Amino acid sequence: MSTKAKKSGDKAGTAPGTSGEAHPGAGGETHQVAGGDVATLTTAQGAPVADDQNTLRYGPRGPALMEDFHFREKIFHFDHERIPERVVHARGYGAHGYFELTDSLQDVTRADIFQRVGERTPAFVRFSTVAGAKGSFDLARDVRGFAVKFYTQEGNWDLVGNNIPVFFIQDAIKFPDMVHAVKPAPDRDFPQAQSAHDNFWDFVSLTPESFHMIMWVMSDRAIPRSFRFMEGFGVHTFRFLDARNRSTFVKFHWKPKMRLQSVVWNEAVKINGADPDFHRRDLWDAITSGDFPEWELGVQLFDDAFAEKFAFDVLDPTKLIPEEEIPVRIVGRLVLDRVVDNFFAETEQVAFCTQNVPPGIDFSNDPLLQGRNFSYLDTQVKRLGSPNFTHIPINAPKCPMAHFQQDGHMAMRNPIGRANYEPNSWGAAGGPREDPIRGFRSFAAEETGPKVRLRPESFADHYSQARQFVISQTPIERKHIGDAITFELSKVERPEIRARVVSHLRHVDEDLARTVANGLGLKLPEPAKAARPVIADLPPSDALSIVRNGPDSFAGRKFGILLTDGADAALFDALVTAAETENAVYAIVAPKIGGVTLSDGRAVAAQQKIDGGPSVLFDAVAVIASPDGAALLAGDAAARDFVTDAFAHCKFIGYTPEANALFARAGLADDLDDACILMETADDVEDFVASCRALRFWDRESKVDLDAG
Ligand code: HDD
Repeated sequence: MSTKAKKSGDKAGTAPGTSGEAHPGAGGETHQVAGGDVATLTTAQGAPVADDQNTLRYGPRGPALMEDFHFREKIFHFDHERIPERVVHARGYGAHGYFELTDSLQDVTRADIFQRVGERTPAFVRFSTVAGAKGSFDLARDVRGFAVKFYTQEGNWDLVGNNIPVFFIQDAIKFPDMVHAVKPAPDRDFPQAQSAHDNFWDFVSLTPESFHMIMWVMSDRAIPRSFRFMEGFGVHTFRFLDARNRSTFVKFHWKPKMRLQSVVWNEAVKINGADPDFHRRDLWDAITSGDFPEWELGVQLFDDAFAEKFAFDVLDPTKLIPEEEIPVRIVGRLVLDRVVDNFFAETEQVAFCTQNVPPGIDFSNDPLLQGRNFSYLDTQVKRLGSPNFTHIPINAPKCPMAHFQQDGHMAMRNPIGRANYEPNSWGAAGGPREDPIRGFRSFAAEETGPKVRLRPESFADHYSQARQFVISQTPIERKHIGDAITFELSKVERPEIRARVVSHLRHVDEDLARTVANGLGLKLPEPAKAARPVIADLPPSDALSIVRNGPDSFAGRKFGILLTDGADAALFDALVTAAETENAVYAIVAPKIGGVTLSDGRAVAAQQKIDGGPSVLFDAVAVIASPDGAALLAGDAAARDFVTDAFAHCKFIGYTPEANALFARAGLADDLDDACILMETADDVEDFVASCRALRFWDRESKVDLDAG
């Protein structure tokens, strides 16, 4: 790209009508003007612009002129840049990719996307948090949205799911209440992006159906390490319809190729300060480095007979179907291989609607899903300003479309020709016609019954699956659930709300109720009045634990390597090689961003200065220091935090002997354990990297956490 420096006083930079002595405004020596392969700046109307530095005015010091259409157009457009953020899921991040079918579902659905093995369908995915504003931080304790738009050959299919397979409420009419309760209080507009406050727990404690979801949200599922390491769920029961319109019930699952991983709460809090964009940066980095995130799509298929005999109602969105009862059949994979070109145009303007289903996929009577089918379309009009939001490229189907919808704000395409109505007698020129064979047909469900506002009795057991979730966790995960509820309720000011929550926990798990009551300094309250007695203990399900579904390699994870000048070059090289062999990534953290000079004289650039690259940003850390370097680190608070945090978060720590000086000053010298691995040879380095596959050394938590004692 050619650049032409523009000198102060050049004609293009001076105020019109002056001799050229006036100051040119912004730009100065480095100001670039059009020419070569640099495009000419124009107005939105296409008129070339000569001066983008100065408003048109009367003399260099005179008043601005209304006539300055370039100025007015520029400011007018700027003033209108913002659109309303999403009422929920405001903070999100999207990427492009494709879905590839690996197992045909022709036997159960006519949906075009599920017919031909090996065929790829373009897709766009947006991950999100629910409660926080658009500018909030990524590591809030929250549900993560997992919304997928498939551009199928028979219309867009939006699978608008979460990383949790159940929901807080059973009926969409309660959604505004639930969202109001979790969002900042209306009088003070805080707290932001969190559920640890009175309103949320007040609502929850008065809404026992939410307790199953509460167990998930209080687990480490709500603080995922990366979008890449979390599951996704369609939540509701949907229907597949075959060519003869016969129905099979289906629940959708996304399983991450890199398996599950979360962070710990203290780490999440610190990540939010160190890098509020942690998740979006992680996704961006993975895709741009060619390490494409991938999920398998699985389906749980079942018929009416199963629905009849299942212990819960398959229409109840607060219940899941354990994988042990209906196995998840893997039918395809989703690969994200392209970041967006423009955040606003794609991620912000993408409009997911649960009602977008192609022929072969249909809804069930789940009352939450039925309500969602109204809400999403409605909200897009508010957000994007026109019913023509489907004309925006990210929302437009990639298959042929033809219909008689026309006009409205920002219409990009209208029906061509004279006829814009149907039926008409214009023959082929009269436009598109319905196709009873190819077209979407709803399942011909037979519905009868009185018109009522009633919750079915079959939705009334609110605790059994909550309990099943808790007893399916490993001990450390159960501890984290207890810690999280205690933390959240400790932020609740009204004691009666705390007690009411614990009164429900007594139906979920007595141990958990006691732990939380104890943590709050609360006398164990009487159990809440249950709508329906708890079903006898359900068996634990391994699929519900993160730790039991963790990875068996460190691939896709990140080392933080704290280096100093004079650090052992051979050990550093061994670590880099081992990390690369593992398909892991690493970042070098150093006292100065300019990097360090290794023991063999090689210069290595740093990606982070020590106080900008705390260990919470990494999955495992290593300290490779010279004696002088270690002494320097020992005197630096950020370096001491680097190791104490890694230790407190149960991470694996590799270190060279010199680092002992740092550990001593950090107060860790007597506590080093089996996950603190001394690296004196290349073999030690390999052992360290191999150990990191376990991700965390949970045995340590009892030593670093008072509550664990
Ligand atoms: Fe919702 C957004 C997921 C219940 C109303 N929802 C939204 C997004 C996700 C979900 C992932 C963000 C989409 C994006 O990235 O643009 N929502 C869910 C799941 C639910 C659920 C999994 C329960 C199973 N939602 C739900 C109910 C209602 C809504 C019951 C209303 C009756 N949701 C909305 C909304 C949003 C939305 C207001 C806000 C922005 C948008 O739709 O596009 O319409």
